[in-house]
Amino acid sequence: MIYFKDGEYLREEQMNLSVNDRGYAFGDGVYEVIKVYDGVLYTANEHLERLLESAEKIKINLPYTLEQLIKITEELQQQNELSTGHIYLQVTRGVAPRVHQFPDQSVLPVVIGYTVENPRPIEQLESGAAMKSVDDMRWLRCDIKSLNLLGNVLAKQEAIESGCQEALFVREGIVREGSASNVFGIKEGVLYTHPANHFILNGITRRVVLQLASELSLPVVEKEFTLADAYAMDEFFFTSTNAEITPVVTIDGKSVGKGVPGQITRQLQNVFEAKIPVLVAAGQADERNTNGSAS
Ligand code: PSZ
Repeated sequence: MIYFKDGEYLREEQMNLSVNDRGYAFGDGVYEVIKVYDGVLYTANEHLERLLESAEKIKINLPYTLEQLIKITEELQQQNELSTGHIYLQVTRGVAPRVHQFPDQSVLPVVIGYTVENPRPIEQLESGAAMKSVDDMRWLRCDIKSLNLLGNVLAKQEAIESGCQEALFVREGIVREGSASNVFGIKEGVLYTHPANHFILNGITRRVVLQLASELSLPVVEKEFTLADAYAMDEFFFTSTNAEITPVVTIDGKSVGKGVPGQITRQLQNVFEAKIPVLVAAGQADERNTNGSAS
């Protein structure tokens, strides 16, 4: 594995990180996960623009431009010959003695990156997932892709321990997002999702889905809805870079709709895949039909 660190491409044994890195001490940093399909980067620009935005929101001066970040991402894919998986990029406020306030201007951010080979979650995309609602105890800047993931970690663990695959954050009775995903419901042909504000991360996959909905002339309502509303949806799904569009078949043990992936969800999955040229070329984009059962 070749790692990127502060302008260099390094082998495992050349990599070293400080115990005084503010990412380690405080989770004082931001990150991105960028998908690669058959060696081709997917929505990398959007992810890297969001990385720049996240850094700016926590007042880290990232020492790279968007163009340089794209170059680093491409270089990591090539050096590691990453086929299907993702590229992880992380930026911390740098290395300095452990005090809460920012170090002085001379301390530079630490930027690292590496690749992870992992297949698409075909089985889960096909059969769907179970969600468990959990109290959203995170801070109020969920729009920042921060390294501070304690709330997300605890929620995911709670979901897993209940035999579910993903947690559903509820704050003030309102369904916000998943522990590592955005969520959507479909009721009477209308697609509902939480508005992009400080309560959620504005997912890149979320944005793709909204674009696809518009292309399909599927009406979209970006508005808060309750957990009771979620239970009553005809269809439900969550989205993320790795989970793509994952149908949700149960929430808190209650079946969503007929308890199988919904038709409109299937349609969105199909058009999502159809827009990934390498999947189409490899014949992977047509593995499922639209009537809710495996082909
Ligand atoms: O590997 C994984 O399971 C991944 S890759 C990205 C995520 C999980 N999660 C991103 C995320 C998130 O952490 C929260 C709290 N909300 C929404 C999302 C979805 O963002 P995108 O679509 O940009 O990955």
